[in-house]
Amino acid sequence: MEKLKLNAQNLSQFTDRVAVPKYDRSKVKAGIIHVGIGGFHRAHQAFYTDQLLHTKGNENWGICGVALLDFDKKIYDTLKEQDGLYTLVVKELDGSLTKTIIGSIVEYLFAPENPKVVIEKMADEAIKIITLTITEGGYNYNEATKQFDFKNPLIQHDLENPSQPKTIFGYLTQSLKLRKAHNLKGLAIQSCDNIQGNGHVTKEMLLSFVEKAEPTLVDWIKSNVSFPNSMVDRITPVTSLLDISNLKETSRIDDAWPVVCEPFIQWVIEDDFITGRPAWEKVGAQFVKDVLPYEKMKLSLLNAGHSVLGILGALMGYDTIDEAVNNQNIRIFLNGYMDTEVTPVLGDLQGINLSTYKESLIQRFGNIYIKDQIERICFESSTKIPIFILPTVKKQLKENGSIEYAAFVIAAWSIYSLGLDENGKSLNINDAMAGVLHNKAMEAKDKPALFLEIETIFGGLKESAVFVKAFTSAYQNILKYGIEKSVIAINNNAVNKI
Ligand code: CS2
Repeated sequence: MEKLKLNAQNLSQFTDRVAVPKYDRSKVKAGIIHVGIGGFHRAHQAFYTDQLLHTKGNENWGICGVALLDFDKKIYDTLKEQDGLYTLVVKELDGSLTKTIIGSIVEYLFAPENPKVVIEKMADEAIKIITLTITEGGYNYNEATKQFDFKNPLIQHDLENPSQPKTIFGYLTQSLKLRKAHNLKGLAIQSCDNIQGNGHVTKEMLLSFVEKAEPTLVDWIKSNVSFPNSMVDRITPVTSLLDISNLKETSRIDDAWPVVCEPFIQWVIEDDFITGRPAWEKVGAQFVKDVLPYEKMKLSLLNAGHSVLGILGALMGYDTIDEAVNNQNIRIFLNGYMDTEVTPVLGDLQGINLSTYKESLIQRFGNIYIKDQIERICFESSTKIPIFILPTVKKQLKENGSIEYAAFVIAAWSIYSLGLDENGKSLNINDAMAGVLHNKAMEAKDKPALFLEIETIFGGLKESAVFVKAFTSAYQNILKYGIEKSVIAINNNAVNKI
């Protein structure tokens, strides 16, 4: 088999190597703009959409991928070079690989190069939906105060230079203004990020910005734009060099940036698309009236579970999530956290068997083939912990429930923020707040509770004597006995609720 570069011209030659798009890509037009064409989007929404394009009548639901940040230049260049094509490699639980070339991204734009083109494309009548994966931090709000952060210099830039925006808020505002000026219909803006009420948050944050930037647009947005909430799920590790070379070796596909992921996939969406939507339900997505319970379940079990494994695992010197969860003591700890602290706050989740869901999470985390990087999980923890873990803590404190496990994880995070694992190896901390975290972690060495003074993360948590006590004792134990012994102690004490 000859090794070939992945692009439209060579596509037909891959047919007997892997699954390829069987629809005519030249007939597919973009009806969706997706902002943030990283691995997750390409393993999830672009995959669902590719499956749907195999059914006739969906030609107008192709995706135009927008790379918003300078940092995204590499993925933009790759997609451009490969005519939007890439290989999705699903790493099955038995170690086998299912490979599919995905064709749903039919256009791609690099915003920093030409903001005007992106604004005009977003205002194009053919575009009915703008979907977003801009990370939790991209929404520019503070989970503790729920307020839009006008102090962000990029937001200031967008207010001062409306036609040359840098943030999603500037782009959306300018394009919606254009739609209104051209008397066009509105559209749906759908967040696909891990935030509780992601549609509501998107709407509130956008309106906060628009009230300052273009006050006369506020009412138009309220009546012409919808913001469906959605819960998205598929574990998508960072593609490694080995993944790239394996694909070359085994299938002779020269793909500069394939995407690797787990077999599990889920998408639960609120059916609120003001100018129509693809029938994603035909390819497995679920449309429901109220997505919030699903989001809450996923964020507080899967994503929080990841953070628990990531922080404890990093301190123990592990590199991947499967290593952490396959340590029996950590697994027992995680199960204890999920059962004792998260399950009580979830309330009634109609139609969902929570025990099965939790069991499936342990299995997914334990998939030894996906090698999900602890570094990926700990990336930007300061935007994740407030969304994934702290809402559970607040609810438990209100109900006088247990907070021991969560307090332990936050204490471990404080020690992690010092920058060394237990073996003295330095940790690569990628976090916009790394400096603040490190300084507070240093202060906390003498008085652990000082770590909880980072208000933008913890809000008023430091006022809770119960939490401070559990946090302080966990902190001291970890320093004295090491992480694993302290985990065992918590596991053994599990029955003693606060
Ligand atoms: C992870 C998520 O970034 C994280 O902390 O928990 O990326 C997770 O893998 C996805 O949400 C899975 O759907």
